[in-house]
Amino acid sequence: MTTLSPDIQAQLTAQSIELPSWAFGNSGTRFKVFTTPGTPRDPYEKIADAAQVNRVTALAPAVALHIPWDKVDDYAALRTYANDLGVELGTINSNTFQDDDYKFGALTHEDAAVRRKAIDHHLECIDIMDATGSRDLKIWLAEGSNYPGQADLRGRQDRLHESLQEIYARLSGEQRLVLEYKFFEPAFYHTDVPDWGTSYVQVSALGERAMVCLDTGHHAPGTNIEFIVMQLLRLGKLGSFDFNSRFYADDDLIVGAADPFQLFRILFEVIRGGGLNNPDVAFMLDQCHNVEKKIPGQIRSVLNVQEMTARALLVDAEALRVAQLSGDVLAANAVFMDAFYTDVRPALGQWRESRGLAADPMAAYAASGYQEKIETERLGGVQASWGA
Ligand code: PSV
Ligand code: MN
Repeated sequence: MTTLSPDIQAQLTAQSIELPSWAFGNSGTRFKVFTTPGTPRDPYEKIADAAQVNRVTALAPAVALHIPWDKVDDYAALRTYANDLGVELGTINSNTFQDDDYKFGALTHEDAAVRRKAIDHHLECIDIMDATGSRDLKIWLAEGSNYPGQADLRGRQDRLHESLQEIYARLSGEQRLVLEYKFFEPAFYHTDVPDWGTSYVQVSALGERAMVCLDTGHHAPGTNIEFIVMQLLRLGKLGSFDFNSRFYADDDLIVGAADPFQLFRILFEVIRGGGLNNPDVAFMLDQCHNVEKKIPGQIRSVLNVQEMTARALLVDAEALRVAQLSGDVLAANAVFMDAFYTDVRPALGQWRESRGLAADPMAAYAASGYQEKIETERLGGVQASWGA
């Protein structure tokens, strides 16, 4: 069996992955949103479910909130509730994609009144961050156009900059803004923040506490995502990851499900670039569980990240460097692939037990009775999320 060195164990112990509150709510496609028994009906229940993921994995000590889906009257009370369950409130996600006023844009809109409304929404999100103790404001914009000629591409970039400047100016202390990019959808011709370059340009114009958010599902097929990871780390601008996976377009599937090797390559560059367990680089999931149970879906996801991190930590960096320097292409590739093909699951199971956790967190959750309990108890009510 592969052994995990004390150094690797220390890295794995320090690892933390933030969970998205919306992963626990109902979600689906534009064709159908299926309801799932036991789905949370308010933010408190989402946090309770997230705490279960952390309980069996010790990997997920924070929950990201989405405004307005997770609006409550008293954020301090929500924070206390989360803390009592052993989790923190994490990134606050804004939402400018579910309001009729934003049909033609929000922060980029031609109409100053609509921009005002969108900026004010973000200022409200920062007020919430003050109450929840959250560090990061994550902005993903659904803005763009469907037809060539429909929109003034240049003017929209300029307005985006102005809007972001006002939002950025409201941040205080350690608070940060992370700007996510996505190459298409819901707009089909152009998107205002389609790629890492645009996000980088926009956040660089703001200041040090504005960073890029890299959502692994937001790239065209075949994109070398690990190269982008390397470059952003090199530039000191990789603020956070939204982990998920996709076979075709953005479908927010379980991270590592579609292409475990890609996840391995990404994590290798994270480690190489000093991004692992670096507070500047937040690891987050951005996923939905449309047909599978949500809590086990999240457990599987954080375990996938942990497994691939362990494999990437096993790369013999010295041997790799020697092979690279001597121009031995196949030897270098072999060092890389040896680590990728190493089954770390038995070693991880043993290591978990040594920390007082169950060797198999999926089985531990299944045996806990929590799923049956929420399916019986949570009847009636509505939940606010993608499926609302
Ligand atoms: C929409 O594509 C999206 O999945 C973005 O990636 C955001 O991070 C997320 O929704 C939450 O707003
Ligand atoms: Mn995302």
